[in-house]
Amino acid sequence: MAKEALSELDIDLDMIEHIEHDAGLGNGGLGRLAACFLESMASLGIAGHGCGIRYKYGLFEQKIINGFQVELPDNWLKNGNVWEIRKSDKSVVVKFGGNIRIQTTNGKDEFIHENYEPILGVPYDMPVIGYKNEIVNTLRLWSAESEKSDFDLSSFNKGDYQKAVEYKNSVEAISQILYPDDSSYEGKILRLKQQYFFVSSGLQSIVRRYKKKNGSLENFAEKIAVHINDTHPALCVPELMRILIDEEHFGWDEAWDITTNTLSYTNHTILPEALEKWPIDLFKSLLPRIYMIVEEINERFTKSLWDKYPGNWDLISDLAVISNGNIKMVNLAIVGSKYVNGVAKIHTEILKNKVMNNFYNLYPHKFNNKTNGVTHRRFLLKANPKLSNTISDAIGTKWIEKPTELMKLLKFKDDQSFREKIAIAKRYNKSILTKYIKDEYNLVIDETSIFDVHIKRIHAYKRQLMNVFHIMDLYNRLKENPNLDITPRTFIFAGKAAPGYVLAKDIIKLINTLAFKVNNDKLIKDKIKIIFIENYNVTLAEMLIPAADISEQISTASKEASGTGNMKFMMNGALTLGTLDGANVEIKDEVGYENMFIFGLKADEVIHYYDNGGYNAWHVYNHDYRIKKILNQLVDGFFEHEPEEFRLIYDSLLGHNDEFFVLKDFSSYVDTQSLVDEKYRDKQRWNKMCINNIAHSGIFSSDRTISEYAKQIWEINDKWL
Ligand code: GPQ
Repeated sequence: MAKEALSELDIDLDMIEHIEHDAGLGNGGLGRLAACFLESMASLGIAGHGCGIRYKYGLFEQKIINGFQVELPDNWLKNGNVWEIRKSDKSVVVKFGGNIRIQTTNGKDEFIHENYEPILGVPYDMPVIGYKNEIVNTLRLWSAESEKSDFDLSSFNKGDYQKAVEYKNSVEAISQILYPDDSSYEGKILRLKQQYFFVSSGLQSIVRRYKKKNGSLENFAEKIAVHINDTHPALCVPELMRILIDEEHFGWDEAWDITTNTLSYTNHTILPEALEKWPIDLFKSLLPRIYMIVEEINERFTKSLWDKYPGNWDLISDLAVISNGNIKMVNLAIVGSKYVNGVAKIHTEILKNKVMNNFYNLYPHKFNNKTNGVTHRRFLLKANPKLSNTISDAIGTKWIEKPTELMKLLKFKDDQSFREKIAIAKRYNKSILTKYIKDEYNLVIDETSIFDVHIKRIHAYKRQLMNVFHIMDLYNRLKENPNLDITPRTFIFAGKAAPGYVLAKDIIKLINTLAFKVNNDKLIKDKIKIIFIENYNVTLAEMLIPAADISEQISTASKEASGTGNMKFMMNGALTLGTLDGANVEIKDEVGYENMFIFGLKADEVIHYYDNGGYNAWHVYNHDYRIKKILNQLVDGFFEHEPEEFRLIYDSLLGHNDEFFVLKDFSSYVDTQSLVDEKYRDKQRWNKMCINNIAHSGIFSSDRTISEYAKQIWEINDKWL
C-alpha cells in the first residue's frame, strides 16, 4: 500500500529504505546472531525480548584511505530513529560505587548501599515484528542519563557550570560508544560499567513487570528465562541475587534456587583473549555489593568443591569464580546457570572435552549444543528477491515460514530449466554488484568470473592471509605464464579490523596493495581482479552474499565457534570453500563432501599440534618454493614501496611460528582452489551443487535454533503452554 501511494508521488520506497542507517550495535557474528534470534522468536510467536545498550555511536564507519583503514564515528542517531520509543516512565536507577553498611535487626543482616552514584537507565523500545503473524516483540535499549535534572545539576554544584557538565558527560559516557573489538575484550572500567548498567536495568525491569502482572515473584523461575549471550551479561548472576535478597527479601538459598533456574549461558568462542576476567580491586570499588555477592557465591561453591575433591587445589582454583586476584566471568556464568551451550556441534564438544572439561565433569547435565542459525527471511527472502521468487515459483511459499520445505527443491536438481533459472538469478545479483563496484570504485570486473567472497571481521584466525597468499601464488604463476589456463576470478574482501589490532590492519593494507598491483598489471589480461569493499555491514552483506559463487570459510580448525556467514552464503546458492570448523562441519553433514570444497587440518590435528608445542613454520618455508617466494615478496620491495611495510605479517608467520597454521594449510588450500577452478567449468554440475546447498539450508534457519532453545533451555512448553 505504502509502495503504491509513494509511487504516485514519484517516490521510490526502496530508496527511502536505503536512507535508513544500519543499527551497528554489535561487532560481528555475536550481535548479528542475537538480531536473527529476535526475528525468529517474533515470527514463531514466542514472547522473547532483547535487551541491550542504546549506544550513541555504533560500530565505527570504515574508510579506506591509501589502502589503510581509517575509523570514523558512526553517528547513526543523527537524523533520528523513527523506530524507537523513549519510555522515561519506565526508567530505573543503577547504583555504582559507594559503600555497604551492614545493619543487623533481630539477627538478620541487611545490606545498605550508601554514598553511591545513581545513574538513570532510560529504555528506548524498538519493535521486532514477526512475519505476517501480527506479533510484535520488543528490543529494549538502555540509555544512561543523569538522575538529576539539568536544573538540579547546576544548583547542586553551586553554580559550578563546568563541574555540572563534566558530571553529566561522565554519566552519559556509559552509553556513548560500542567497544570495537570482536572476540577479544578490553579490561576497561567503562566496559564493566556498561555491562552492569544494562544487566541491572534489564533485570530490574523484568522483575518489576513480573510483580506488577502477578502481584508477587511466585513462580518467577518457571515463567521467566533470562539468557546470557556470552559473558558480557554474566553479571546477571549476582545482580538477580542482589535484587532477590536486598530488594525482595528472599533468603540466600531461595534466591539461589530462583537464579539458577532462571539463567542460562551461551559460550561463543574459545579464544583465550575473549575470556573476560576482572581484577578484584577494580570490580570491588565499582560494584561493592555485587562483589560481596560474588565472593559469597565463590565461598559456597569452593566449599562444595572441597567436599567433592578434597586436597585438589589445582582443580578447585581452576573451577573457582575468583582466583589469582581476578573474577572469571565464564566460571560465574556456568555456576549461576541452569544450562550452558556451545553454538555448533564441534564447538560444544571442544567445550566439554577441553576448554570446560572440569566443569563438564562437575555438571554434565548442564551442557548441551545449540547450533546457530540465521533468519532466512532477511538473508534469503529479503536480500535475494530474484532467487526467492525462483524458489517460490518451483515449490510455493511455505518455505518462508517452514524453511525445511526448501528440501523440495531437490526434486528439481536435475531439471535443466530450473538449473538455468538458478543461474539467471545468480547472474542478475552478480550484475548488481558489478555495477556497484564500477560506480563506487571505478573498477571493471568480469561479471562471468568466479565471485570468490571473503567477508567477515579481519582476524588472524579467520585467515584472510591465506586467501591473499593464494592470490599471490596465482599472480606469480600468471606472471611466469600469462597464457595459464585459469577460470577468471574476482576476489572480493570486506571486513573491519579492531582499531587497536595492528596485524589485522596490516592485512587490510596488504589486500589493498596487492589489489592495486594486480588490477593494474596488463600482463595478466584481467584474469584476476581483487577488490576490498569498505565499511562491511548488514546492508552490504545483503548485496554481496547473493552475488557470491564461493564462500570463504577458512578459519583454523577449532577456532571459529560456529560462523553464521557460512549459512547465509549457502542459502543463497554459494558453495563453501572451508575447513572442518564450526558449523562448516554440519553443512558438510547436510550437503556431503561432493557439494562443497573442504581442505586443511582437522580440529583434533590442530589441537594435537598445540598440545605439543606447534609445528615448524620454517620447515614449510624451506620446503615449499611457493611459500618462500610469497613470504620473501612481503619484505623484499616486491610491492614497489616501503619494503618493511609487511614485516609484522612476515614475523607473525616465521618469527612467532604461525599460530594459525596459514603456511601449514596453504598447499591443501591451493589444491582445493584449483579444484574450484576446474569444477566451475562444468556449469550444469555447478548449478546442481548450488541447488543442493539451497535445498539443505533449511536447518540453518534460526527458526530451528530458536525452537531448540525454547524447548530444551527455556523450557517454554512447561512455562507458557
Ligand atoms: N563471536 Cl565471543 C563474535 O562475533 N564476537 C565475540 O565477541 C564472540 C564470538 C562469534 C563467533 O566468533 C562466531 O564463530 C559465532 O558464529 C558467533 O559469535 C555467533 O555465535
